[in-house]
Amino acid sequence: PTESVALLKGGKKKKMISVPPEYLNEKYQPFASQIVSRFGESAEEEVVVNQISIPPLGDILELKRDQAFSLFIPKHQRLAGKLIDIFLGLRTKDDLMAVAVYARERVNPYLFIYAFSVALLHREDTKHLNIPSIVSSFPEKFVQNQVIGVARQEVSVVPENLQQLRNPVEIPKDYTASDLEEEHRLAYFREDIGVNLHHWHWHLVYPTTGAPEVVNKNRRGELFYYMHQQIIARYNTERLCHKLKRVERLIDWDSPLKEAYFPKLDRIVTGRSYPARVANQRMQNLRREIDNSFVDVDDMKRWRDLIYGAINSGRVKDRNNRDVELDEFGGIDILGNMVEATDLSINRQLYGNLHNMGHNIIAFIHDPDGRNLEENAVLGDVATAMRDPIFYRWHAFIDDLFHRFKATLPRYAENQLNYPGIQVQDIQVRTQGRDANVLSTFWQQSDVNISHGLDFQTRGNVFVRFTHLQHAEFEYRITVNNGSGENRRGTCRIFMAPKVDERGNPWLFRDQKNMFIELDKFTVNLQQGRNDIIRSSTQSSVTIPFERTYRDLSNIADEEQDQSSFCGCGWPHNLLIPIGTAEGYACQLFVMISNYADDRVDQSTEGICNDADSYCGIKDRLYPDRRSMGYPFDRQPRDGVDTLAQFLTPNMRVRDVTVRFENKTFRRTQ
Ligand code: CUO
Repeated sequence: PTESVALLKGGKKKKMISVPPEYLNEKYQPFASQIVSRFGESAEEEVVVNQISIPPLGDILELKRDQAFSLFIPKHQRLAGKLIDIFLGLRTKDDLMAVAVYARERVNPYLFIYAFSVALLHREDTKHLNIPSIVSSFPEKFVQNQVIGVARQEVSVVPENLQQLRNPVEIPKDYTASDLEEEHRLAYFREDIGVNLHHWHWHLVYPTTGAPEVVNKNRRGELFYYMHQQIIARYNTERLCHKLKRVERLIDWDSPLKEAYFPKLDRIVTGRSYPARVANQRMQNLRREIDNSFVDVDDMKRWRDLIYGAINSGRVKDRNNRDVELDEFGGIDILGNMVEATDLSINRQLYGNLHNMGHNIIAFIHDPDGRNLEENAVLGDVATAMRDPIFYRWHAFIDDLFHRFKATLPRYAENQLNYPGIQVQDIQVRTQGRDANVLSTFWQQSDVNISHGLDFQTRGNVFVRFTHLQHAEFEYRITVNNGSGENRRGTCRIFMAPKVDERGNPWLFRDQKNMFIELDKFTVNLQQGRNDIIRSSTQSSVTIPFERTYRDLSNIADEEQDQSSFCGCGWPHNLLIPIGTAEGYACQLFVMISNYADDRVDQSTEGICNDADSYCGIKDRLYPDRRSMGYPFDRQPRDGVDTLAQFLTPNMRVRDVTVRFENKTFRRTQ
């Protein structure tokens, strides 16, 4: 029972939760009083859960506690939507706690934590609460199975009053494969805990199914496109650093998939391992009665072709068979929701469920009809999907659909790119102790507390130590001349891309534009004449700091938690910069100052977490940039432009930078 409290509050104090006996799982009810007193022994505070009449959970209970939950399976999405609705519909926070405690004892734990987290993020009276990081509640989704075993041992052997003597359990750097597997070169990216946390959070903030206030968010379909497009651009850049070519779209659905993946993760709740995928498996029709999941590969092909048709014609058919135009600004949003597919799909009957079912077919490739009673592989779970190389092949296919659509849109004319009178005169990147325009990357070891997830919350902390990519913090120094004759505002957009392609050839703009990764975006006030803009890499609008990605609430006082309201969606800061190479990897840093009059969105964002809005938007607000996401790289270039140099207008500038990787490991100093 203590965990329910931890889930709601975290905090330093040990709390006992007093629960009406009938809320406990039926099998524990006869011993209710002993259970409560056991946890009561060391409690410093008591939280009383009200006895109210609990709304029926109905078919939510059809997903058994020991089954794997997947946000890509329509039935599971529907059940999650129902539970979210129940949580959102409760009148008070106390009622919410009562139903949550009751449900937690009965509902599938993964389903519960997902639905409860979504509800906490969306209820007026709980929005300010911090939710503990899922890596501390479900470490098994992020941390190798052996490590969890050793952590348990550490906790059992070293008593709580000596917990400072517990050794952090080290996760070896290369545990999922050896260098014989080419794709393993990218494991540090795919298996980065922060990357997977970001992806989990993104899908938590943008659910596909449920009440309109949960699903129907400003430009969510477009953000689905943009956030995942950026993942592919980032992954491709990392690949090029390792002399691998860009990821190939998964377009041949009949031939064997050459990628294998062996996750080495266990599902504690189901008591099974996440299934592996050997090389050369074939996509097959899904016929899983247990999840009510039925889809043929041919269905997928039909949906794909209808979507291609819609892109080519520039219009889609809505549910009433009426034509709806995919226009210049709203079209991508319609397409995003349709392809993903969410409740907002303009016509799910016709365009189907392409992206989610792709995840499912591949996640069940080892047992497509369920005859072996196997569960989904990592690709079927948003908290683990990014670990598998096939994720990037599937999403490269999805991404290509969006690029095809974007290629049909009017190209930006010079006057849609330029900001008359504004000239970017110089860009410098400065890292302390390094040459100008050199970015520096290395390995870093950090610790994260996983104690909540091992069911020994009452027995103190235990840390795992993992190694991840990191970069030296740096500054952008940008010189801008404002010759417009008056003070101006602009949006400074910073992107970076590899300078040359896999063969070492200079890019054509039409290819390089898809490689640009966003590094930062912010508003600038420009005085007349010269302006020197200095911006720290830590301020990036793309990332959240390490402390937030891995927030551990167990050592934070309750009052502080309530004040420092923050959310966990945001690219992990340690992966802002791609790995580079030992000899120095050549990239191009791109800076543009666009006209704020065309970017601005009038709204107040005070007091809300809004520092990672590029990929995550702002909670309950409009996306804070009026331009199409990805601007100015989201369209084909105007006539006569073949290269980045030709694309530039005076308010843009490019600087060659080098990313140098130092193969050393540093320990994070807290
Ligand atoms: Cu985020 Cu396919 O949508 O994983």
